[in-house]
Amino acid sequence: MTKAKPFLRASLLSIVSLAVSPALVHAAEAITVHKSPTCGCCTDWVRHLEENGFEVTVHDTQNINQIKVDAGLTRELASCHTAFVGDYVIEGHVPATDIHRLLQEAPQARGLAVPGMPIGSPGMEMGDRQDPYTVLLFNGAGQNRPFATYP
Ligand SMILES: [Cu+2]
Repeated sequence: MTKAKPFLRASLLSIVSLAVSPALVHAAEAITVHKSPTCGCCTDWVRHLEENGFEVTVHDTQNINQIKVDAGLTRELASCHTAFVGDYVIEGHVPATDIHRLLQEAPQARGLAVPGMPIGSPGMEMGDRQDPYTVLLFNGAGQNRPFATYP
């Protein structure tokens, strides 16, 4: 992580500025989700977004991998669906609260990713099972760092 200094510094600055700004009220945020037409957990994640203040536009595609490549996602970050909100990329089953926080803090980054499909993440509920997972903040230089950890 020694190469990541400018990235981390930008993130720290945004955390500091957030601390002095008043609490923000969430307006309905527009987000576009790309997924394969048969992806059930993607649809469940879309519902999770809608229940948490997002205005979701869904694009079904047979070529989701090309969208990931164009979005600058590396293989290690990849999950099922790829979404775009503001200037950010959201990959996989990222909780809505983390997307709201990303938009509030507005760090210099490409976006957030939950690689793979951890059980217990939004859209991946299976009873009481809750696998630990980390939401990663990633940039365009192949770097990432933890943004939030669950449970
Ligand atoms: Cu999924």
